Amino acid sequence: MPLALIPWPAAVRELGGPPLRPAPPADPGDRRSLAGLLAAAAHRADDPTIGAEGYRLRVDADGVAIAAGDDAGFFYAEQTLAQLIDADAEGPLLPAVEISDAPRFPYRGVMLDVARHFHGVETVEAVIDRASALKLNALHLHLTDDQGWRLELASHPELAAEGSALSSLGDAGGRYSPADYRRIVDYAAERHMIVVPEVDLPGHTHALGLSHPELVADPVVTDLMREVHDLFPGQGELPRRGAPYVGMAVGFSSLRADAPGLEPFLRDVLGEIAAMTPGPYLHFGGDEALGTPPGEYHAMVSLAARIVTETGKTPIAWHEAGEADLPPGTVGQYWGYVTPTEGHDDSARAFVSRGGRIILSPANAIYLDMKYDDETPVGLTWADGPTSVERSYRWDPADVVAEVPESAILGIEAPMWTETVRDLADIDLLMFPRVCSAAEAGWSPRLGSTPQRSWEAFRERVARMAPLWAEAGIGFHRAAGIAWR
Ligand code: TNX
Repeated sequence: MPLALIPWPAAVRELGGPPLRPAPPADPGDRRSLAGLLAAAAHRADDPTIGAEGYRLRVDADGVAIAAGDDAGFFYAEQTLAQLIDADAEGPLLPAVEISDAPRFPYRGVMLDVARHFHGVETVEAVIDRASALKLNALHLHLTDDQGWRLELASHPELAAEGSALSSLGDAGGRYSPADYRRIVDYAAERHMIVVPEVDLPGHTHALGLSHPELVADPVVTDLMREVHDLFPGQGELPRRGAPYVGMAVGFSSLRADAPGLEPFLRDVLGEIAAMTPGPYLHFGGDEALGTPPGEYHAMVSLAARIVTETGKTPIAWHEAGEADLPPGTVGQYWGYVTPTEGHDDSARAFVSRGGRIILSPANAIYLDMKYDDETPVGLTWADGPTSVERSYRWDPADVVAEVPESAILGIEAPMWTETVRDLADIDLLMFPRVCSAAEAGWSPRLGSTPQRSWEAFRERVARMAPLWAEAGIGFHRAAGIAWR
């Protein structure tokens, strides 16, 4: 039986010798702490020839040896150890194995939308635990949207004070103080994850307009929005200037390019968030500005990207912004389908032609907020219907946007939008097991390049993660297609 490792490593050699039999931990159900003890007791060697985040791990009857070039590599070796722990009647055991591992892509992200539904620091920390154990290294926080502004800023305290009272569906809102944000950033850093903050503009700015009506245009309400509004209960009223919005419509709000004070406002906000964030990226949104006249849209995303660059951060934008005049090196986040439609791939390629890279978040594969099937109690279905675990797995980052060399792919990201997602139980249900597909797309060798990088092998490996998840209190979904036992 193949080892139950996720994401599958770059190279695995089973040695076939007797296993390592560590002394059982105080709590026999706790593999995480046993892995911690094993890693702490391991023979460790710094090896600068091993690339960023990579490691070599050898386990045999005598013990554990780890070599890595950086701290992240040692951390990832420990995550692998936790997955190697098995047990038989005599107690815990680890198979004799040699693993040589390194990520395929440098950026491996998960996004949490804390604007539609606010999620407190503990929930964010739980997401960081889950993601980092799968060797994901970026937490993208979608901090602002029509339904809420979730970060308190010293330069503009009115944004969160007036824009954070509610969540989608009329649920309670919330916001992070600067100390909360620092706690998240530190917790992530301890687990080798960066935080990528997003201020979504020029669309998705209705909550911003609650305290700054002078900066926003009137909501543009379409017939499609009226239809969607009638389909789902609990959405409150249609968007109305000056009133909080708790529905699920997108694309109706916009900043005004001609608003006096827009540029200094953006400098304050983006500058302050950049200063609070140690990671190299700042995301300025750019998606679904359906009510923004194209000329104004281009002017505003160009302005935002320029300001972000001046803060010293690398700007990231959703792929729509690719058509605008952006600083070279701006990163594009592609959210079209695995097989592109409507020219979404052209927008993504535009980032690459000006020397930027792209992050792949194909919506019909790794949008974690899609339902698995019609029975899933939470989630949406707009991305080509529900997304089974199999569909989340069967795609390769190199095959999505044609004519983009692999070196221009910064990585992948699995977004969790939260219009319907209220708490950690909802997050767990949608995330597990599909986040494993994203983790393999970002870390493991190309789909089909080894027998283990196949759906048939993956569905077995996922099933064998279940005990580890249960121990960690992860409310995973026993999704169809997985070889659960
Ligand atoms: C699209 S794709 C959005 C979000 C929604 C999400 C729901 C993209 C960049 N934006 O505003 O929350 O669909 O699945």
